Amino acid sequence: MTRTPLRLATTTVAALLLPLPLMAQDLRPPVQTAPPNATDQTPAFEGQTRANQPATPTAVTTSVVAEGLPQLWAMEFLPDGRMLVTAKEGTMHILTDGTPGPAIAGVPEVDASGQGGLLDVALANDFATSGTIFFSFAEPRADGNGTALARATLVEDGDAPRLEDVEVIFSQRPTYDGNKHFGSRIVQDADDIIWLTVGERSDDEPRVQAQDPASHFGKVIRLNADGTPPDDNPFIGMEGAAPEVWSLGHRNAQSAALGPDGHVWVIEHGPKGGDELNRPEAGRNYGWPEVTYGIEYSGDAVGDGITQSAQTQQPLYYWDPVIAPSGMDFYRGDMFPELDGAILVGGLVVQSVVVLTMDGERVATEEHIPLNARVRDVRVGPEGAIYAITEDRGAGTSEIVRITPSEG
Ligand SMILES: [Ca+2]
Repeated sequence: MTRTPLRLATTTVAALLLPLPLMAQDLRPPVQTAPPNATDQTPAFEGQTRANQPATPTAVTTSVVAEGLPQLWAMEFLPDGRMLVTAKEGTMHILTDGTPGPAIAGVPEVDASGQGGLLDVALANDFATSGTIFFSFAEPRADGNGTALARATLVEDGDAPRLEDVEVIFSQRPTYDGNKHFGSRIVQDADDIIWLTVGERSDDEPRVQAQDPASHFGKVIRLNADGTPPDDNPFIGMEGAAPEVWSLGHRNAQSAALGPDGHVWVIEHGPKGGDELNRPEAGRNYGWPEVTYGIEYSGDAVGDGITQSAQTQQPLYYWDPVIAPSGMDFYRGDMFPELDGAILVGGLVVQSVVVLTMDGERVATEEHIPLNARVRDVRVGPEGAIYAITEDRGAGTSEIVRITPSEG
């Protein structure tokens, strides 16, 4: 790490007090400089929030590769480099060089009110041979709605692309009549297990069910590829618990990705000042709404204002103020070698791709790549560029932005 004489002069005293290597002095101050929303809370360990920025900013060039799209929620790269995208209003499209094809036939009806709609999409591990995809959506029901996960085959045989053998393999219960907090990111791990995040439906009455293992609200759900619960799920065979539940006490996770460690990592929308990163473990309780950082959007304390408990897991990292996380990927590729293994997160309110470099389970640095628009999803492309879906909710449109290293 090169250090300039000027910087050396300003850090000489601190440098003398610390052992080599002097990496910490090379880091820049945290991105966030505003006071926290929860003014009386302290992190459980050093580095749990407001990590320093890396010594050298990641220099990037951005270009819009698709525009005038309907408001998108998710994207996946197909093996041939085209993109499969979901539009919140209920359509799915294949993008070729940034141009969307016709709506793919066979998508079920969705409830697109509020935060609902057609949500995430994921390719099965064997997509190249099977054409199998998984997608999630707000499922309209006679007495309300709920997050549902479907499996289907994407067929392209000369005609317009279509879904065949569409089957809903998981439906969140109970049904609730609301339009918020559907969660809904899908990950398939190397053992073909499907992971799905499900929100706690936000309102006071349903949200407490995040603590109830019998309810799907506020959970990380773990399923076989046919939707059945795996035999080694933590609540299998337990009375008063749903067998699909992996972990509980989550608020609304709209970010999940498979880490280089083979484990699923999740980032959730917290209360005001309480977005958090977790690596959910079997049967563990992640606190919401009993134990959490942050405050209610009304300004009141959340419950008793407790941030730590022996019964609940601490987030690996949290944000106060929030970033409003949606979409997540782990960087791998040649374009940004210094970001190998870093977490990329879409930030809706910070209008940036948030980059976390990691030291094991600890966040080493946090950096923001500003895009000046709400970021809904993030993906690493096959060539190592970073792609982001941005959204304009007022116009109901999205763009896709490609992020590459800037020259020089
Ligand atoms: Ca938590």
